Amino acid sequence: MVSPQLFHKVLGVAFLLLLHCAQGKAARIPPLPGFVDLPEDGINKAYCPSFLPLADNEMEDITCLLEHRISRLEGVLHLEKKITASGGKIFASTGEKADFHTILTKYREVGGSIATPRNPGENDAILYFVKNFKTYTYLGMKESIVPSKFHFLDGTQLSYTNWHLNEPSGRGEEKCVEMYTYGTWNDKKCNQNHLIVCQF
Ligand code: MMA
Ligand code: CA
Repeated sequence: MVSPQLFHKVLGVAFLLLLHCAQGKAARIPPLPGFVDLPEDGINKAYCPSFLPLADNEMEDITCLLEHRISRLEGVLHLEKKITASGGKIFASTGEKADFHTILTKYREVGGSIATPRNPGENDAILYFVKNFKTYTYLGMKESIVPSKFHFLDGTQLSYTNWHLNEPSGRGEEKCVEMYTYGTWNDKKCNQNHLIVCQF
């Protein structure tokens, strides 16, 4: 036997679904407070010129609209020198500083990870912040139990390196890796107050 409470809940959900289907469109995404609202149909036609008023295209239109909103946010953050991109990665820094282990916990809080350059383009993207804030940063790599042999934090071998001349030189005494304002790398103790650069 279905209880009267459950029956009412089912009825409520069915009614909502019916309303939604009758309208034939997905719920509109409201803008953040203080942001300009979009036209009633939710489509910015200037940005999404391929817009056709067909129900079939609804997902494409919503995707286009969301891409537009995201690219505007990225534009603002880039203008403020808070983010930069390389390949598919976004690198970010607020200019805050911390030692290596504090940095690692900071990234977890925001769903990112420590900046880890895997090619010259990514190295340049990280260097952008090192130069802007005139502060060295730690990279997502550590010395292995074999002195002078470094690996990514997931344990995999370094596939790209950019060591400064005569580095690494710590021979087991410098377990972290910092980036100089030249973009080159130095093995260093992990207790320095360095720039936090995050990757997403
Ligand atoms: C410091 C320290 C080392 C680095 C050398 C380079 C004296 O030690 O930063 O990690 O290799 O300078 O001269
Ligand atoms: Ca060194």
